[in-house]
Amino acid sequence: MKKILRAFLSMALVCVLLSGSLVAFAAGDAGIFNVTPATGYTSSLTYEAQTAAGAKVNSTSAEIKGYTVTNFYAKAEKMKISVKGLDNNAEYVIFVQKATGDPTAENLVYVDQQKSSSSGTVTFTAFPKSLESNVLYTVYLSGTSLSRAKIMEFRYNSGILPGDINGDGKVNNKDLTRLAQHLAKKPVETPGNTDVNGDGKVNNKDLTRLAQYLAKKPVEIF
Ligand SMILES: [Ca+2]
Ligand SMILES: [Ca+2]
Repeated sequence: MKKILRAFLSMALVCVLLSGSLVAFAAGDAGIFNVTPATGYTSSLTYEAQTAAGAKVNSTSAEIKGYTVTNFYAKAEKMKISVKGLDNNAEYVIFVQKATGDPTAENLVYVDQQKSSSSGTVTFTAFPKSLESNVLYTVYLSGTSLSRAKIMEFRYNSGILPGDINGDGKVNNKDLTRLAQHLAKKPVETPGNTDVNGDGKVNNKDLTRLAQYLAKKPVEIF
């Protein structure tokens, strides 16, 4: 699955390169957005969003869940991060995790160790093992004289519409059917997010939420 995704993203990158850099990205494109250096790191941290293949991605604007975001990095899956003003020639560890707080096996998506330069700059290229929509990712840095400092946060958009369980680009009764089949343990594919109500579990509550959404009730779906 991951290989196929990577291959698709590489093809998509070629399309982007061929069509020029100032492309207006519509809703439904995957990418990283809301990249924000943490308080205290706005002047010492620099970053570059990259595709899985390592190509630099420039920011553009995109519609995500009805909101316009101006710092959207389409197809980005990696983040090259540099922090200056640190100890010279010292070891630093970077953590990328879901939400804030202590790293756990469940919330940790990337960890790496690098040595800072002789002028006190450390550079990491974070490539999270997985990124999900509607999750706040936080980046922490630790060193001998630096105790776990939050240095950055960002969000990710998977490119699949909330409620589009079968991944055909539309949200309709077919998705309700597919989710019901999935809950009944039928062997069906569910490329969309099956946790429709966003509570971290997949069960009948998600079926109810999707049904309410399709009936135009004022409910939020993820
Ligand atoms: Ca669908
Ligand atoms: Ca759920």
